[in-house]
Amino acid sequence: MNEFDQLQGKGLLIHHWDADGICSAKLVIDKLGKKITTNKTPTLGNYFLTDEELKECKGFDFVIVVDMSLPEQNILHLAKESKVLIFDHHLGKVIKEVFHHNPVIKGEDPDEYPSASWIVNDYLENDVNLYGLLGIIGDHEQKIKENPHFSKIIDSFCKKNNITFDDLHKMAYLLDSNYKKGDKKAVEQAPYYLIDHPEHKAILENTTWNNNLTELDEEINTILDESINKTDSIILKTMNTKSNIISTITRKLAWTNNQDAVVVNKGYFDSEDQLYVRTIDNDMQPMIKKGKEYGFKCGGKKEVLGAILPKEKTESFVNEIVTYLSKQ
Ligand SMILES: [Mn+2]
Repeated sequence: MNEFDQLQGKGLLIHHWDADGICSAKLVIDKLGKKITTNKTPTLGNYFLTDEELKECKGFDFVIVVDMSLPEQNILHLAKESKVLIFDHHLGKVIKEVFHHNPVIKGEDPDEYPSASWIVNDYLENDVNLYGLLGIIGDHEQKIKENPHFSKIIDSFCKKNNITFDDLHKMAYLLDSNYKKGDKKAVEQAPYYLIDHPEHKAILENTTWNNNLTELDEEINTILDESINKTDSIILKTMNTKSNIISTITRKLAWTNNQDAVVVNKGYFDSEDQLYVRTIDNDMQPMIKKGKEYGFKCGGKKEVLGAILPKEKTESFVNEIVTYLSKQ
């Protein structure tokens, strides 16, 4: 008996746009079937719901949010007329007014809960499966190999199913290609594609997603070839792109150089900048807290900070982050 068994009526499912969000959504829909009448991801790049989106969330008996730490205000707004359930692993505070299942903010070790898909799958008491794992690989890529517990689970899954880690990695990239290309509709259709095409070959051979990947790889490599700024321990990069690839660029810069990376994209929004920070072994939590105090749209996990900043505030916040990282 769990919370899902008690849900009645029509449900809305809100999920993150990345592989973890899509896989978590797939697992929820598997469990609830037609009770989920609508699934939606926020405007790509926004970690919150706009007033207009909140209006579209009306008229449901329940709302399930997976792999997204929406602002408390958004959640309380939804909770006024629907039962709300959250399954997540991002940092934030517990929202007591709703069912909020996030072991990480309740003090559990994030290494034990590396993705929302794992948390959902575990909550549903499913066996280890492709979708539970793809969310992990989407969020952590090769880094998950440094996690002995999950590395073992992934290895044995691969052996049993006759696939490789690289296959799983590619599948996560294919799912992620939809949001990176800015295709919100495709993100929202993806959980149903996974449901209708249960074999892993169907993911690896999806033509649209493969074409996306080819185009994205080209753009990402061009950007990575451009100049970067470096201090002794930090990589700084400014770019200008309409693709949603800031987290990918930041990961690649941080991991290939084994240094903290701070990336600003001036080209995604008209009047705001995207900021993304990934640290190798610092803790971004104090800066996430600061960003929120300044009133920025800001969130993340221990190792990453993502924010959307009014253009005139970007420089000073970036400087503050660089100072913070340099002092550690
Ligand atoms: Mn996630």
